[in-house]
Amino acid sequence: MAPRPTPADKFSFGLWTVGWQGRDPFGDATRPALDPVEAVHRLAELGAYGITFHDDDLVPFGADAATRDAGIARFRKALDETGLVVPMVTTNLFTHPVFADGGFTSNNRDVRRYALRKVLRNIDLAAELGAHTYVMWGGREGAEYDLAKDVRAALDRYREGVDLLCQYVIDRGYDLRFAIEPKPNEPRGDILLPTVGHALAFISTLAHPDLVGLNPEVGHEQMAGLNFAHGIAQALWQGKLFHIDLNGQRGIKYDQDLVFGHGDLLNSFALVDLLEHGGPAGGPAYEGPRHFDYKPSRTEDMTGVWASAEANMRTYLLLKERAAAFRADPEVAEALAASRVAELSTPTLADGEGYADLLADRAAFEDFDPDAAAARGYGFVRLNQLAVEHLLGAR
Ligand SMILES: [Mn+2]
Repeated sequence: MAPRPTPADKFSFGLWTVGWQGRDPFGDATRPALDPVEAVHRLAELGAYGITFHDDDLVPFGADAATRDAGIARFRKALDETGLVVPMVTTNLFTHPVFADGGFTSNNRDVRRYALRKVLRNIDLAAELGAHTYVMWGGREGAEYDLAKDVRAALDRYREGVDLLCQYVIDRGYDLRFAIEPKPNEPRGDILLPTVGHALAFISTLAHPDLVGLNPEVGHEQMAGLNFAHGIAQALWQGKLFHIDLNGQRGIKYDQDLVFGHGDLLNSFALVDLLEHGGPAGGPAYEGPRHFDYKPSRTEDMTGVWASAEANMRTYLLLKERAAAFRADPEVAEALAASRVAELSTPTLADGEGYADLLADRAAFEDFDPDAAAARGYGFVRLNQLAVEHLLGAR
């Protein structure tokens, strides 16, 4: 029996997730368009607390001011009726053909100026709706042909754009931070800022690095063959986990956007354990929205869409429950101790010790027996098996 999601769980969904009609490069839509107002009501009924959107999810690209105002007003009314909040907003700089070579980093300067204007307009809306995070997924910021893109100039333009947006938010007094969402490829052959690590390095060069963090997505890191839980741990370590996109991915292939947990379940278990129990006192290490950026597979009808939305939340709550049981199991505590997991938190040098003391410590080298130390195993497999057994509900 899975626990029922409530707003206290802070689950949020992109309007483009449940609203995805199943159009892919090989096939037409398999489902009708979804009214954003219905999405708000259905998600609220399922126990979600938030909804997020790209500007063009809410109001069609190029709509006139009256249409835009009316679309926003209906959406706001639905939010007021349900109590759903908008924790995050983002900009679509990828669908319209004008962005074929990117927004902030298009070779065409006029396109870059247009892209920045499109973002600035939507930042005002994000602030109006009370969002605290503004995600930047630069899906078209990249290239297929190495000689067609001056990557160093592109990074200069990327930084110029982000610096401008930060200055805007500061000057307007908005309580809004930016979160870069890395992805290695798709739709571009190679996307700039392809992984968590690349994005962290880029952020360190910005004029206002404190205002910019990350929105890592499970599938995006796994498309690059990387360990998502490790990436999240480093983002937390650097104080940069501003938002998170949860979903599922089965290995290095196209971006699947499966339901959370429907890919690497064991890594999802480690991730939820980290988010929920990885804090300094054993509590949550991350307090922000648990945001699902998945796509209901195109095999599903509308009943399947809402079942898949619910599946994301159920899986998360089940993993949270299993992780708590894992942490409370005395045999796990014993296995963790045998594996010396906590010993890694002890600094390698004693308080005040420097290299001179280390050089003088015969026990560290001259009298140290590497063969004896090497002979003792770490017991990591036993610990992992305990995790698997908790995950399977066998303990
Ligand atoms: Mn994705």
